[in-house]
Amino acid sequence: MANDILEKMKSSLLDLDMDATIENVNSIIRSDGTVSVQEAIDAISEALQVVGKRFQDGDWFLTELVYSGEIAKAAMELLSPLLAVGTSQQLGTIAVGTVAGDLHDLGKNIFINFARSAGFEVIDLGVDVAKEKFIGAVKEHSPLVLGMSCLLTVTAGEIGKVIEELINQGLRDKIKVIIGGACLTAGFAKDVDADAFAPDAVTGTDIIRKWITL
Ligand code: B1M
Repeated sequence: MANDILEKMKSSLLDLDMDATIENVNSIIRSDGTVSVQEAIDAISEALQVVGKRFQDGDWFLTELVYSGEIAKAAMELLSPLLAVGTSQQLGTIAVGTVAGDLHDLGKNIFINFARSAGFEVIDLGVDVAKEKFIGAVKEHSPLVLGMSCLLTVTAGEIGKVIEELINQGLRDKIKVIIGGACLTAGFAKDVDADAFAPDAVTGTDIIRKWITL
């Protein structure tokens, strides 16, 4: 039963049918926990993997990439508020953005929603965030953690530049840095002197929670 609804939602997204996808997401929400919000978000991510493969293989073009992203965003907007019922804990402030040159924000937003539901106050710096804006946010808000999301190989170098600037400005030892996004790896995080790489939003939230509470 749970699998049926999830498969239906994935198929409607991959048919690029906005109305049917929204209807299927609403069925999931009405299922009262038969399908969890986490399972629904994972299913959307799986469908987007298929989108990425079709785009990479030349079967789909930019129009389909853009529209599938819009459908996924609309679906996430329905699901996200259901995550934000977590806790009354106040774990502290973190700042998160997608690096300069990169407009992908679905994964960043999922991470932000999980972090908020875990009890963090999150400053969302948005997408295409310049190095100066990351540094400015660190100076202004003194967050405990700086998070950078990156989906494009060509923009991954931005992460190292931000960390280098944190070092230059004497800020690096005052803050933990976590990075995530499909084009990154734990090895890359090590190379650029980030404190952690998160393969997904749940792991990312667990990592920052441990940093704060241990
Ligand atoms: Co783009 N795109 N895209 N795209 N797009 C990818 C990333 C790509 C892999 C597709 C492909 O070719 N197979 C490819 C990048 C290849 C590479 O460099 N390695 C690509 C490309 C090439 C492009 C363009 C250059 C296409 C073009 O114009 N020719 C262009 C770039 C525009 C730009 O940014 N300057 C482009 C544009 C777009 C859209 C705008 C149309 C749209 C994004 C819509 C949006 O985000 N609002 C889009 C989409 C939808 C994708 C795919 C299909 C899906 C991405 C996504 O949202 N996945 C993607 C294919 C793929 O990823 N396989 C693709 C779901 C999301 C939940 O996953 O973001 O990985 P992800 O987040 C995960 C984890 O990584 C982690 O948690 C999340 C959930 O658990 N995570 C974090 C992410 N950030 C984190 C931060 C953390 C912690 C965890 O802490 C800070």
